[in-house]
Amino acid sequence: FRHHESPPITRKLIGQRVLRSEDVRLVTGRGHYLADISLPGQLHAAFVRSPAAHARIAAIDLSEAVAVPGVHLVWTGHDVEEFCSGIEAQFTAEGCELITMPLMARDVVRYVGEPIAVVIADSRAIAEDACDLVSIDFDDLEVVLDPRVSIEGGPVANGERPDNVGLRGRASFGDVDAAFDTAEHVVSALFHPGRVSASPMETRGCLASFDWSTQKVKLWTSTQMPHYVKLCLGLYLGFSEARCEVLSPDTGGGFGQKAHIYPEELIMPLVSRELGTPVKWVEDRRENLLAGAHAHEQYVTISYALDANGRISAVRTHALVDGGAYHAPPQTMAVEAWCTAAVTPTGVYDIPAAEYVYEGAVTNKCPVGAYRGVGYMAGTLARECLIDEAARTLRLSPFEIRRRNVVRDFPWVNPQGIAYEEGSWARCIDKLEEMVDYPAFLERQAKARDRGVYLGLGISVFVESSGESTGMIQAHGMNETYHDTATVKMDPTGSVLVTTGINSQGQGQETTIAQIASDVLGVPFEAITVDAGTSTKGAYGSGTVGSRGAVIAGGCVNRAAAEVREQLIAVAAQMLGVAKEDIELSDGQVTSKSDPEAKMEIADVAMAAHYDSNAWPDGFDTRLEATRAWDTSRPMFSNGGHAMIVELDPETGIVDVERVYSVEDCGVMINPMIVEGQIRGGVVQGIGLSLLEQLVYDNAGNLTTTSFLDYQVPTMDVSPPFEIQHLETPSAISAAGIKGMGESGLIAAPAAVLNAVNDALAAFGATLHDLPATPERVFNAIQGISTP
Ligand code: MCN
Ligand code: SMO
Repeated sequence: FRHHESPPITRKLIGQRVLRSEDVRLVTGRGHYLADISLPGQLHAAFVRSPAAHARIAAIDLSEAVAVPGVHLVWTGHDVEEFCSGIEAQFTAEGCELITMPLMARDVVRYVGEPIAVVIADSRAIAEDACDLVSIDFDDLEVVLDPRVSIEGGPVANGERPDNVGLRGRASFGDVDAAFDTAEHVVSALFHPGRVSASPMETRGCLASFDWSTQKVKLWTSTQMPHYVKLCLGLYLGFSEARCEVLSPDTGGGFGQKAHIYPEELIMPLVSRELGTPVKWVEDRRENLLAGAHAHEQYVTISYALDANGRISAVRTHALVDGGAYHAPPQTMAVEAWCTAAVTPTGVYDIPAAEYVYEGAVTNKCPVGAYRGVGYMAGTLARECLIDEAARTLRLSPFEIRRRNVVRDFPWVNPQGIAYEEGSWARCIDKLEEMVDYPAFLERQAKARDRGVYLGLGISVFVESSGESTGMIQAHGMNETYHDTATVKMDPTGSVLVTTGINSQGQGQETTIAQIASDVLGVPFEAITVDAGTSTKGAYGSGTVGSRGAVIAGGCVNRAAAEVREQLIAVAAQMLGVAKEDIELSDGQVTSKSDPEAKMEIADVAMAAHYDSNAWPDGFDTRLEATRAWDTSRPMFSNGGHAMIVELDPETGIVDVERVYSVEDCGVMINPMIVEGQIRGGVVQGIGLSLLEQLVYDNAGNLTTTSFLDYQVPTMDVSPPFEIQHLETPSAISAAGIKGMGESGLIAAPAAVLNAVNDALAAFGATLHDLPATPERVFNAIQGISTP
């Protein structure tokens, strides 16, 4: 297991607020996104998408569409079936049932927006016009939209799962029944985070180019997982993987929605091969809201058994996700309900017994996939909002009840047997209390109420597995792997090219990865170029998911750069005639510990390593290059918390977030400025889904929120001021002690928002359990009316 080792790093740039090097092009409009890429002779695709939620396709007539001038090809599900019978998604969570998703619907459509046919034409406009001329007769089938009805055996949503069960499992650890039987208090509630879209600023899209003369495929796609997409071109379409190249250009956000393989990404290479020309598909916002993976919709019932002092002795969780008509491959609907039930219920609390059930209902809606903090958001919401209800029942402060339950001794093993090696869990609670100045807030809240102003304070604390790795996923009982490589190569002039398996959707890894490489190699930041997002150069990777970029790519780069460093040192020692142990590399210079006069530029060593045979030690491979893998042997966890102050207007039900306080402990930070940007972005997304965003289906299964006029994303006007503080509990296993954090803002913000809303609503004796807490819901809650 040598690939679990992390060579030590002398930190110089790690920890610095280095300005993001990618921003030079991104903020001056010189970024290159998918839609910016054009190839000579390219054609354009548009999809005919199902207007029906569940129906049999009785007949399709393509003749009018095919006859439109400028149309080159129209294919249906049956046409692509001969190349690919569908995408299978299965997660090794117990009880996750296989469902095959056809590239396009064949005889039955199962959700509004499902692709039925593709038109390839000279322009997108022509292709769209031709789509309108495809005429289809549907025989309606019974529709099931409510997962609670579906899972009880309601109308069948997808004939492949006649019981509507996409996922079902349960487990129990410790004596849960005894804890509940002897409890002084039992609190329970049902939380319902609504259906949302990650809605990245840049929609999905891809451009395929098949070259018949070389049988090579090149696919540019806006994805978080270029290597996985390439694997799928081989697995599902039978292309020679070695002749496939998948490139992820600059990406305007992915947030988990682009961590899937989509039918469109497999159809474009097929039509490009068929027509012998490049073909491009750029999704519009309506398609993105209809058919880009949806997120979150769950019903989470959670109960705590507590003693008279507010100590929790057991937790029971039942998580039901509305999975939609198929699993979103490769993650499946398990990432929501399984993760919520099996991974999040104990959180930072020392709860000795836990029992859970997770279920995924198949419904006639768009499949639910990953969205930043997938599974963790709903679980953290349930856990952190229920503990506030327990605090109200026991008349304890929200800080005090958390302090009475928080784990203080590490390593701590939760009831499921997962070991947490370190953390600043208790300090985080104290820190938040200090930051909000709780006694002062209570006074301000009371005074405001006298003036008819309703303030609320909500807190939530979290622990999240970060740095998704083989060690992490297998500790949670999955038989899956997540691993990467990185390649570090120093040129003769001393410039360095780092290729990593991860790619950026905006996180800033071009900067942070260069910070790590710079410290390991002792060369200036400017000497390093980071190339991420291509599937054929050097590195391999499992994707920019699960807050793994810093930990995993960082770990790979550290190992590969350390190897190049050894190669450099060997050459430098030969050139200076000193022992290898004597050599130091720093600031672009080689120095000798024993002889202050012996000095060289690292660039001179690089030149000699390539072109001066006198400099080569015995047996030297003439190269300064290494590819190394890195993976963790066990899980690693980051932690933190948020406190929010909201003002609630009882006349309109509008909630305004006045201020956010965040504490983050992601171990050693590579770049605190980037970490803070990640917190702000994640928290604002969390505010969005807590107060504004919801995808709404009508009773027939039509999505009624298909533009940003109906689907309200948060903008600057709802972004509150932030106060952020860092704690730093390094990981013992990662490079430099780094832990991941890219999802933390979204994981815990919604719980803080809902707790704050409920704190304000307490004045009216009302409580909300559903997200988003829209003005309508808040207003109705005050009036004592429930909102469907
Ligand atoms: N970082 C750091 N020090 C640490 C930890 C992280 O400086 N101790 C930096 C990293 O180097 C990286 C950023 O913070 O620049 C996030 O790092 P990490 O937690 O490793 O997350 P990933 O790089 O793996 O990014 C994925 C994560 C996920 S899973 C989602 S979803 C999400 C998120 O990042 N999607 C995003 N943040 C996003 N931010 C933007 N702008 N766009 C997305 O699509
Ligand atoms: S939802 Mo992030 O892509 O793990």
